[in-house]
Amino acid sequence: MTADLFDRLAVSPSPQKLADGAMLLRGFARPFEHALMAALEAGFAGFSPDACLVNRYEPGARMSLHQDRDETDFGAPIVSVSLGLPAIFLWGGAMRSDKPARYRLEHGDVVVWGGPSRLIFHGVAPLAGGEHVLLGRRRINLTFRKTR
Ligand code: MD6
Ligand code: FE
Repeated sequence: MTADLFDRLAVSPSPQKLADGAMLLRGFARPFEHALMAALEAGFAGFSPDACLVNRYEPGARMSLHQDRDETDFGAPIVSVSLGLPAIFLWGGAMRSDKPARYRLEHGDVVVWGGPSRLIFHGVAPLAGGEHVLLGRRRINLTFRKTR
């Protein structure tokens, strides 16, 4: 139990491979949570406006399976940072009809996908309720991508 608690606080030492070119780095952003929240409040000043998408989820909100293909350069990976309430991330395949695997993303988790995984279908299952100590009743997802 103590080890469990500790595991959830610490940055996971080894990334989890979702597919070729796709990694889940549990807790990777935890050391930066306060800086990220301050940047969020400041509107990520200094970023090109479309380099970081901020998505806000309230309980019940979801994102259906999609590909991130608004970017001009698919050579750069997508970096996705989860803050606040946990969510179930749906990790599908090359086709929308591919049955997605489910991964629980918690506050501070980072998912990176590029290369052969860059155009994989992914989404978010309806958010469960709850209360996060820092963010309250919501989840914030930061999606960093290269647009030019
Ligand atoms: C997530 N977000 O919230 C997954 N894609 O964990 C996305 O897949 C996403 O938030 C494109 C643009 C914004 C997003
Ligand atoms: Fe996406």
